[in-house]
This record gives sequence, structure tokens and C-alpha cells, in this order.
Amino acid sequence: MTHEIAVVPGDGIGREVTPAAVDVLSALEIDFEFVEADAGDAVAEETGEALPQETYDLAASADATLFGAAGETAADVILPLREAVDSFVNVRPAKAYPGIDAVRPETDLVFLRENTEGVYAGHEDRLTEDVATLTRVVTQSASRQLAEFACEYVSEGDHDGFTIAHKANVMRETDGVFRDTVAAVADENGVETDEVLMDAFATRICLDPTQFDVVVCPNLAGDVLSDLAAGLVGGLGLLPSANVGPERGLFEPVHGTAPDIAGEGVANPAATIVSAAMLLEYLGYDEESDAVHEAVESTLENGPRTPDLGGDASTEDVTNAIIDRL
Ligand code: GGG
Repeated sequence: MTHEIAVVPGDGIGREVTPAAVDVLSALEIDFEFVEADAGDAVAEETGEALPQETYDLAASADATLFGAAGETAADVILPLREAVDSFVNVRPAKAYPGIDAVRPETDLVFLRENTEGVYAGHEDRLTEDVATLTRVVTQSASRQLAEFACEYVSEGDHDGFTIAHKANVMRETDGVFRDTVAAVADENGVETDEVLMDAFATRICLDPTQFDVVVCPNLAGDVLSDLAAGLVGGLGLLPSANVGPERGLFEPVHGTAPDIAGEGVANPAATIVSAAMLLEYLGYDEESDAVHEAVESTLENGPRTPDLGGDASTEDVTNAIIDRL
């Protein structure tokens, strides 16, 4: 069976780390057909359109999409691409790896981030030169879908329950709906939960990340808190993500375009390659997914490493080392 994989490198280091992940997937004995498509700042400059219709259609029909990074046009690229695959949750594991210098080497968290609404729903207005507004959308239906996924996630994995991170003491209506709906679904499913205010959560994971395991959060909170967790484990070059939908998914590193190092060939490909391992698991290739995870872990521990992790290796050196270990 052939799996069609849409490959959308985007901008900046997305153009370096995405081909690296494709090389790793190509090294496996799985019948993939990779179809590359444009999106992002460069194509927007050329054509006026950050996300060409054919790229959207490809993501909407391919078995899975591998995405790199979006820059200035992130809202016009990544949000519609997540919609194209009907993704309702962004799974962002943040764990420290052996041998990597981390602020909190004991970190092992998974963020389950709501992926369709909140302040990323796109309802922003410029009313006057002085005043800009943003409408935050939270629905019971999206919160329920996320919570059902979270219940299944913790039941299938080795997790006791999950934490709901919110700010319902201030955003009483929107985060009230979020917190109450997620807690009710967990209750219906016999899954244990606790809750934490998201600002307190930010402090607590810096002091002791072992207090938490699986964290269910609204859209913006998941984006910000997972980047904070990246700082605890050694940097954004290490965090993968899976945008999961009922029938397809989009897999991307948490990092952006890193314009300061783009084009130098030294971007850390680990986050994108682990995202590709999540793609393998999504398609049912558990053994191959484990093998990629192990090859990445071993390479992070033993080298070579890119400069963000204190090494002097190139993206290509690291990718080849991972492929050799597969
Ligand atoms: N590959 C991740 C990426 O391109 N990040 C840029 C960004 O701004 N993302 C916002 C988001 O993840 O919602």
C-alpha cells in the first residue's frame, strides 16, 4: 500500500529540516510517495498567496502531511493547513534526552493543545488607529473533542490522568466552558484530572516539572507553555508535534523558521525527524516509529550534534548519523 505524504517545507530552516525528515522516512521499507508543495513567506512574495490552493488541497487529500516552518505568514499557512487535515488537537511532547544539557533534565511532559479556536480563531479587528480587538472563541464541542482524545490518550498510555491548564478565574466564560467541559468528559470516562491556573503552571514547571505529566490546554496556552517547556529540555530544536485529525494528520516541529541560522545548513533536524516518527505511529507503523525515536535518542546522546546543542555538526551530518543507526 502506497501512502501519499504531502511535504510542505515552508520557510527558513523548514527548507533544511523537512528534507532531512524525508530522507529518514525514505530509509525505511515503507512505500511512501512524497509530494512537495509550497507555502509561506517566499511564495507569498512571489504570488501574493501564502498558501496556494493546490497545497491546501494536497494536505486535505494526502494520508499525512509533513510541515516545516512558517514565518511572518504563519497565520495564513499553518492555521488553514491544520484545518485542511481537520485537526482538533496538537500533541506536543516535551522531554529531556539523555546526554543533552537541559535546565530540567527530569522533564517529561505531553501537551494536548486545543487546535481550532481560542484566540487563534482569526477574529481580529482594527477598529481605529488606536484600538485593535480580538474575539476569543471557546466551544463545548471543540473542548469535548479534545477531552475525548485526552481520555483515550491517557488510557492507552502509561498515564494516571491529566491536568487541565486554564485561566478561568479571569476568562470566566471562555475558559470556564473549556475547564468545565474537559472535566465533565474526563468524569464520564472515569479519567482522573486536576487543574492548574496556566500562569502558576508556568512557574511550577520551571521549579519542578515532575509534578505534571499530560497537560490539556487551550490553543494559545499550549503554544506558549510548550515553548517554555522546550527551554527546560534543551531548546526548540528538540520538540516535535502532531496535529491529529480523525482521518489525517499534519506533523511539524514546534520551532519556527529560525531566520538567524536559515541557509547555513546547521539547523537541528531532531524535532522534525521525531515529528516524522509521530507520523509513522499515526499511520500504524509502530515498530518503525520506535526505531526512529531510538535512532534520534542515540544520536542526541552520542553525537554528532548541531551547534544549538553545543556541537559543530551540520544538519546533513546529524541526519546521516540517524539513518546509519536505523
Ligand atoms: N513549525 C511550527 C511553526 O512554523 N511555528 C510558527 C508559529 O508561529 N506557529 C504557531 C502555532 O504553532 O500555532
